[in-house]
Amino acid sequence: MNLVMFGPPGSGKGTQAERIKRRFKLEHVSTGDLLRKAIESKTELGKRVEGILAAGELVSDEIVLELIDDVVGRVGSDETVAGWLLDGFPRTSGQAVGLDDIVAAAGQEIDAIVVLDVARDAILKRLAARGRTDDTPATVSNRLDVYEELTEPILKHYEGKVSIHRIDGDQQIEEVTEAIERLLK
Ligand code: B4P
Repeated sequence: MNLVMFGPPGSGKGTQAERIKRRFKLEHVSTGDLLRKAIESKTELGKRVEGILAAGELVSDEIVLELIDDVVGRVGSDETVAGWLLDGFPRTSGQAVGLDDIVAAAGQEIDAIVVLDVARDAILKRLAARGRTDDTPATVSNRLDVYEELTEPILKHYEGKVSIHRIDGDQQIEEVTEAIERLLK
């Protein structure tokens, strides 16, 4: 089973992906985590993207597509996992089109998209409490604007092609997990 976890910054994509991957034996791929690791390890890639994450902007489609291409190919040939769970990707129409090509070339498909719905006010409160370096009020506000402008519209790309499931992400973490599990069973 191949899944995409979709939703605004701070909606709980990473939190839920950690839980769902264990339940369904999926390889969890978070482009945000991969980029943060590159920054921590001070790789060439990390140096290129550090300022972009700090500002709450998106890194280029080319960079993230390369990261995803590696993973989808590897997971397809790994019999110990049942599929992949993409978290925080795709985020632009270019990434969605690129993902279509990667998935088709690997002879795979996206089985479902899970959208976590959380209102802007609730997200601002959550991320103020978390305190990651890109969780300052100005950066969070920019990340939410970028989501509304570039990411939310790409759901249209999938309408009629992939099952899209909307979940209320403004519930207790366990309740959100149970709602996702129910729809995937
Ligand atoms: P991400 O790492 O994807 O970060 P996110 O959107 O903030 O996180 P998420 O929705 O996973 O929230 P989480 O579970 O952590 O992206 C970071 C940056 O990387 C982007 O701004 C961008 O610059 C770059 N990037 C990543 N992917 C990219 C791409 N494809 N293209 C270009 N650039 C890309 O939860 C947030 C908080 O809420 C946590 O503290 C959690 O404990 C709490 N929480 C979770 N669920 C809750 C619940 N139900 N109730 C209360 N609190 C909850």
